[in-house]
Amino acid sequence: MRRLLPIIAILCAFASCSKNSAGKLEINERGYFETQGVNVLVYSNRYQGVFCDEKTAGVELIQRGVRIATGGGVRLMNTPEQWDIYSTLTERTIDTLGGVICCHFKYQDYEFEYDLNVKEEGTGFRMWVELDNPVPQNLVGKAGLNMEFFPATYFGKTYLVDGQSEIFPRYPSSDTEMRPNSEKITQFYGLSTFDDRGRDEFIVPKPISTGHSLVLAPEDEALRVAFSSETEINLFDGRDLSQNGTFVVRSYLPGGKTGKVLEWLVEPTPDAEWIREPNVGFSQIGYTPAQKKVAVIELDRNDKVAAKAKIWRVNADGSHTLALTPAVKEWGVFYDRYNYAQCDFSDVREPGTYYIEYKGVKTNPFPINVNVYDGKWYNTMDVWLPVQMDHMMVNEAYRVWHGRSHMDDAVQAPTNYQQQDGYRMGNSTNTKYKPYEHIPGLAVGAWYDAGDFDIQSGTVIGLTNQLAEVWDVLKPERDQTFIDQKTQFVDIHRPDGLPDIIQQVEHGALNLCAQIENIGFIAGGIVQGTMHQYHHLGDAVTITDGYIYDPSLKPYEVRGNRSGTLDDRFAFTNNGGNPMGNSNVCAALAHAARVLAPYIPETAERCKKNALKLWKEMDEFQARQARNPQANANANANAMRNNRGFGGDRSAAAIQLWLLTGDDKYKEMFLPMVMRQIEMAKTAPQGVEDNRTGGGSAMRAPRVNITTALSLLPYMDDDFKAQLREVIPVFVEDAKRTAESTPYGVPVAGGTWGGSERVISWAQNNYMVWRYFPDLIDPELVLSGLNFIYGNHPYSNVSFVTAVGVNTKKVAYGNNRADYTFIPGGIAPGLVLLQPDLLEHKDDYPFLWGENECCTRTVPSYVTLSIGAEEIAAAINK
Ligand SMILES: [Ca+2]
Ligand SMILES: [Ca+2]
Repeated sequence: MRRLLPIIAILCAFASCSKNSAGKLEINERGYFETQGVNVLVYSNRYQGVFCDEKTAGVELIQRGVRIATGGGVRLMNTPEQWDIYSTLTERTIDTLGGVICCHFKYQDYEFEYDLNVKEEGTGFRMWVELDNPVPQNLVGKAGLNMEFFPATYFGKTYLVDGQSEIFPRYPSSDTEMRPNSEKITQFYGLSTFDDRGRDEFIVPKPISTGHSLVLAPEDEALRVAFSSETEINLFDGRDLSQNGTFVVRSYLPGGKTGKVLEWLVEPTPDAEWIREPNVGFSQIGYTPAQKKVAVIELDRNDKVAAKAKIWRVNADGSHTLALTPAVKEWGVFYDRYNYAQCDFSDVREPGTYYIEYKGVKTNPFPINVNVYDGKWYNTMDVWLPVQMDHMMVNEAYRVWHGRSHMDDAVQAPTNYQQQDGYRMGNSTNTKYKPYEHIPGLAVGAWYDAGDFDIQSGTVIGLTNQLAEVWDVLKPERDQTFIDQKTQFVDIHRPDGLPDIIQQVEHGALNLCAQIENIGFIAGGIVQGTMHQYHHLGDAVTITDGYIYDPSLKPYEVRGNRSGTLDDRFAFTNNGGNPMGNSNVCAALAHAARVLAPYIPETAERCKKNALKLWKEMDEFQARQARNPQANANANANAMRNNRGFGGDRSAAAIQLWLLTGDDKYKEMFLPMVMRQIEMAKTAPQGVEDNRTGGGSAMRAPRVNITTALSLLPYMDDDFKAQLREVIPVFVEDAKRTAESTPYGVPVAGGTWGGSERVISWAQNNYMVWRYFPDLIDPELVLSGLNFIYGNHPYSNVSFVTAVGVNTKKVAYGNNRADYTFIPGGIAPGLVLLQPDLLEHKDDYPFLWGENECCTRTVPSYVTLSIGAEEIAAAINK
């Protein structure tokens, strides 16, 4: 038991990290069990508490460098869903010399406490549960020891149960039974993922196999894991309940017993000889002849760095010619787990098809050509973004991506209400609408964001503004999408005479205008009110019935265009108290008004009118504030307490209103702020970016922020340009230091959300500097960012932009993830840091949003960077 175990982890010396040859598991200095080819993590990763069970916590198995199992621990469901409760870890003791990790847990609501222990035994480990008090009566038959395996990893494999051979099901078709809701373990926040259609019941999956010995994939040593126990072991298929379910190995804890109540012997498959195959990172779109070409090779720390690699050219007749034998230079260890080396083959300039060979590993082919960067944003703007368009039917050739969704938008969210995605309402609606009353006019514009179907207004504001910025900077006139707002119909690969980016700006602006005109301000979100809608997969047209909610009708009763089913989305209007929160909305609408004016003048005029209205409200608010500071401080604090305001000072709005109207009163307001930013950049504290701690780290040195100044540059005088030019070297030094701090030459960050977005915005900023000051920055600082996104990165070398490159991602967390596929042109978040040292990007399990959820907000930066790379390639190949 916990109290009897001496806490000696902090007293004993850590074992050496050198690998033992016998394949015996030992606890390493990073606090997990390790032997060659196998790692066992015991709560190195914990449940974060925000999105509940993210399938990245508990006892986890990494075999041959790939995480194959997660969620090991005592759970109350046969097949835990994302919102099913888990216990709280209150203590973890790592006894390195004793070879045991002991964890103490508590299920607070059930007064149930237990110890979970993992102890090495030979090449495997024992995992057991100890109790001071018996399992509470209401949890007997529910509490059990679980370990979850990623399904697609085991597709096409067999398992043995008590010696009998079975096939892992590719698709779930096992049995379930219905139980009364009174027996259900309540999910987090009291939510229910199940739409029981009023029957007050829930589904319980039954096991697909039961025995005392279970061997997963006996035929494949990379996947073979054996379980044995005196207690019965069950295998469940969690996909009966939710598409992101797993294969769950599970034994029930017995009732009425204390002490060691359940034990498994778990035998993974180590291999003393195994060394991970080198991961040769390179750009899957290939290279333009004049650019730097550096492949980064990720190596097992037990691997010896080879002196040379080979670059082969593939000829028209199928023969291969050795083009170069470049040196391989060791870079060193990064994130502890792997060693890195760089192979510079920039001297290969002759156009053609090539591949890299390193120590017998041959990569897939890639082109070298002047045009490799051309049009790499087309999938994103032609397909991915149109598919995210809400309130539209989206067609592509013979396929309909989705119907006209959410035509019943929206009802006023009720007061004093909390929703699963963090939205909440206080005790006032802040509008003229009563709780659940229909708000007219909202079934227009906006985008899904992105794996789910809600309108996050902050995203709509940002995307509208940033797409308008792409237009300002680059004017991409590409027209390959038919967008008709009158009939709310989109047709992909069909020009209609209007630039697509302009039409997307309008799509955002239409929703913002509708909200201002009908609500009076922008709601924090227009989102699903119930959990079983929120986790919807498939066509968004079926999340709601499309009929406006009418409380005088019974549930599921329809009359005309109204129904008694409360499935309309909720408009969360808690943020209505503070006009200053509308500054960014004002900026987005003024920006949209300017770029739309030559193309869609009616919408432009609406945008301008609404932007000026918001500006006036801010003026009036500030005047009131000047008269009565205390009352307004209270109002401000109230607005701040409520989530999802769109704050920011007024300068962004002032800039856009100045550009829209030419009135210098706006310039007088924003110019001091921008000049201050430039002054601050001159004296910005210097320091190497700490890439080890991931996004949002307080340890990171302040960056040089000249984004606003750069975007203003084309409209300003020579004096402004001269002042900005002065700080460019400071910016460039900072970018170079960041590049040199990682083997990939970009800011690689490991957090719980992948770092692609950060790399893209870093490279995009470098591009903006190159655009206006090409003599002051090396354009490789732009291209290296794209090379990383396109495959020159850790874990694997797939392109993170779906369908762009030779070897690209097979799955993403889009709304078609149930089909293990993707929407073309999405930009995946990429690499997540599994504590303590695994940068992971799974491409056979789409449901890890931190790795696979392509978001709308990355689109403008990526498009800018992609078009920027076209320009750079043209310039350097001259
Ligand atoms: Ca078009
Ligand atoms: Ca409805």
